[in-house]
Amino acid sequence: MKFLLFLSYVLIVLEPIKADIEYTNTENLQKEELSEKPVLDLENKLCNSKTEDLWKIFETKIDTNNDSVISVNELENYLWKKIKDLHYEEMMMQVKRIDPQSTNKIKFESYLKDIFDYLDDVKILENENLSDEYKEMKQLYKIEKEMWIHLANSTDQTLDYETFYKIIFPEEFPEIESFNEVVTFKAYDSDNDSYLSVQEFLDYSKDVDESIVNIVKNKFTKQIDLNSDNKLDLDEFKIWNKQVISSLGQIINDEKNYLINCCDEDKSGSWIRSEIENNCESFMNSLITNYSMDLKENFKTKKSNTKVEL
Ligand SMILES: [Ca+2]
Ligand SMILES: [Ca+2]
Ligand SMILES: [Ca+2]
Repeated sequence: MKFLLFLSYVLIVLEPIKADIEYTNTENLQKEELSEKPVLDLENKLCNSKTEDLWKIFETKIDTNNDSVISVNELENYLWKKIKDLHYEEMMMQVKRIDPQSTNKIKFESYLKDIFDYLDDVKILENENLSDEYKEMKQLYKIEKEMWIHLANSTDQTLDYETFYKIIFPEEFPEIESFNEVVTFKAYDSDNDSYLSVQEFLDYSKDVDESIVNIVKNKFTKQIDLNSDNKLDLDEFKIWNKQVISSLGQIINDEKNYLINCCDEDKSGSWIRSEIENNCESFMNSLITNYSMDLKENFKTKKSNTKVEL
């Protein structure tokens, strides 16, 4: 089911190259049970009672030429905007913690305190002779530091929100993403031989995907070690990262194809109101409605006004 696939995608947090794309409000999600049933119940309730709210989203936010037909272009434009808005919203939640006075100048120390909030003193990560229990934190720290130096204002080493966004979502900016890959590669190349060994690679990716390493034989599969020398150079590493971290273009393309397959009934390459309402549940499982969260928000507001039972 698409929603669950989406959730598993959200839950795979690739650090330090960040794929922490969380399209839904995580605070809300954590409070709710993530089993299928409540989700389906919610979809049914939203679809049975409020399909006009769904159409309203299309009518007011997506159908930019007001012809009551949603073209593929209008859909794609909206998805781009939607992702960026959600990313920005997510970033601002972090900014509220780091820069509570809204100065639009974020200090590296404040950012570090937020990332490593479980450490009493983040300065210890500067220490070269830390025990192994700090290894992972140090690698992450190294990457963040390099990224910060690369992007910060040269006079006071602060970042404005616009630049801070690039640290949080490097995959949206090819130059930043490439730089992020280089510093990540270096941080995990513990013996500085310009290759990632199986162990170094596992240090980096252990929470991600071990299936591309035959652990018993301590060997990479051909899928990742393209020239079969049992070590990864930077290019192999970058190719692998592009496979595991979907670009925004890919995400949008997947979403578009999903909505064409499920809901474009006459295969005209566009959607009219009846196609959208007939396939309401599919749209609830789509980024278009932020996986139904957008309608739920509307619903909650209405509930408080009109006492509708959800
Ligand atoms: Ca249109
Ligand atoms: Ca190495
Ligand atoms: Ca290789």
